[in-house]
Amino acid sequence: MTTLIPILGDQLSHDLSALDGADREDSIILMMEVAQETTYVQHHKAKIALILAAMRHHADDLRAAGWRVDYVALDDPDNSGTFTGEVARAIERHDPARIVVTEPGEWRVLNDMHTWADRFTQPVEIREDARFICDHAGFEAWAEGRKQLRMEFFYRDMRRKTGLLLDDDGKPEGGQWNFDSANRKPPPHGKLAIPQPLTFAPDQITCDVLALVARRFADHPGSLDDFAFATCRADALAQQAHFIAKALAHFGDYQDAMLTGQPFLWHSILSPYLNCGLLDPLELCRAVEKAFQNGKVPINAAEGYIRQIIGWREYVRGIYWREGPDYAQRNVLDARRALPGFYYDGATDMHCMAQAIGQTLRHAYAHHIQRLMITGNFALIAGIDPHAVHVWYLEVYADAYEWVELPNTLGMSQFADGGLLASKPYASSGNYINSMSDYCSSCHFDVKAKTGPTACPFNLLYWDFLDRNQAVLGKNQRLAMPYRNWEKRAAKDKETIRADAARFLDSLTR
Ligand code: FAD
Ligand code: DLZ
Ligand code: SF4
Repeated sequence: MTTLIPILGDQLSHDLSALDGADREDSIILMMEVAQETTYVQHHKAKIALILAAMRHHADDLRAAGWRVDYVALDDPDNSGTFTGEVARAIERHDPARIVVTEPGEWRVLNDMHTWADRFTQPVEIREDARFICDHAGFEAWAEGRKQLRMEFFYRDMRRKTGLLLDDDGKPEGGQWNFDSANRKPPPHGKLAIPQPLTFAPDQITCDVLALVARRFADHPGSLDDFAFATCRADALAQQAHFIAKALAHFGDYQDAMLTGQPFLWHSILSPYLNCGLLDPLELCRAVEKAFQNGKVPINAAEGYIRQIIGWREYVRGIYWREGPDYAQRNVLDARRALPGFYYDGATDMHCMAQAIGQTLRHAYAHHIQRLMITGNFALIAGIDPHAVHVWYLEVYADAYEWVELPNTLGMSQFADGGLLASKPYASSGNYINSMSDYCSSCHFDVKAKTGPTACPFNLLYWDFLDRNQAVLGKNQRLAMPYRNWEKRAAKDKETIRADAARFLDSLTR
């Protein structure tokens, strides 16, 4: 009795739920490179290359572990181009008695999978993805009846559930749950050597994929020139160990810092591997905890890092599935402006934007504060359509899958859900960027100038954003102070800011 087990490109884990209880003799694993997944948005070339190369390595690893793998390559002339079409063809080839699959990370694909039971004569079992700490029922139970879904309280529950960084009495290590206040230091400006992530020379499998991607996706954004991702679990584990040994100790301190020409700083660059399944989040957190217990890293680093994984990562996933497929359409600020073309080539005089976008196109990577306070902040205060912003983030980052990208972009960064994730919009003037980076000193614009042709666009747009959105945001208690300051301004000053902001916004479409 053969079982067909489709494994998707972000399910590259040996302990996947679809494999639970499966017999190697009686199972066929189906892996499919399909046109629809590579083009439903214009993914960055390096993102496609990472996923296809990791899929091919994982197929070899599974075969080495004794599984029978049926692998459909993108260039296979009979490739139908969709998951559903490939499952149909595999049924013809193998005549399985049943289909067992792990749920995907996107409503779009889940809805397709739900059609399989009607299309095919075989029974279809869609299993929950067990690679997360909080399952769907657990998140629902936590969220049920709460007025506000605060990440901090969810995170404490996840600490209790995993026991991570708890002492023998079940109390948080270091006497408090959260050390975020210690984690907002400006960049160290040359006082500390900056570690670099490992780079992995492509082997033959990855070289073949790089050639395929260069040929088939030449019109997609981004470059393959700097491709250096790990494409197998062993190399991803090497990057995990390297991060813990070389960068974790200062991760907390400089988590929010930004420096010209330094894309990675003390960040881990592990999200691409966590999200496609090469690394396991709990295994990573236990390794980080061990580094703290062995005195190798301070508590603000270990706690700060673990909070991102068992807190934020799990929390945004819970929100994605709880809010449903129409979450992607929300737009409470009614923002309608088109995404400026420079998001795709980095050609702008705003040095902070050119840096964040430039490294994104080169490495398919930017760290959290660049995503939130540079490219996200700009889109928010310029009034860009949040759906267009969401598509851009889904396209350009190697770690982007809808379950994690959408709540971060639409909710946290664009406030398009009206404050479900963020109690106030992450909007700021140039001051914040100047305090957390060295960007402004090399910029065409003047961060100290509030109006006029050389004024930092973030200064103009910040006040214009508050003004434009007063009807929706004016009652937000956390914005009371900026709104009071705006009200105190002379009418003439307000008019100048509005006119300068309008001129700048007009220039974006020219
Ligand atoms: P580190 O700074 O080393 O952080 C450690 C890990 O914590 C990350 O690898 C990641 O797994 C997790 N993490 C940290 N913050 C978050 C968060 N807010 N949500 C979920 N996980 C988090 N992350 C993605 O994995 N995929 C995305 O598509 C994505 N889109 C984003 C879009 C926007 C607008 C914003 C503001 C954030 C987004 N993030 C996304 C969260 C965060 O920016 C990335 O997880 C992080 O930059 C990945 O780099 P790193 O591995 O070096 O992270
Ligand atoms: C993102 C992606 C890409 C670019 N290509 C493939 C592919 O060819 N085959 C595959 O199985 N998965 C791919 N993926 C990942 C899927 O888009 C992802 O599994 C779904 O979005 C569900 O999370
Ligand atoms: Fe960015 Fe403004 Fe600073 Fe230029 S001056 S780098 S636009 S914040």
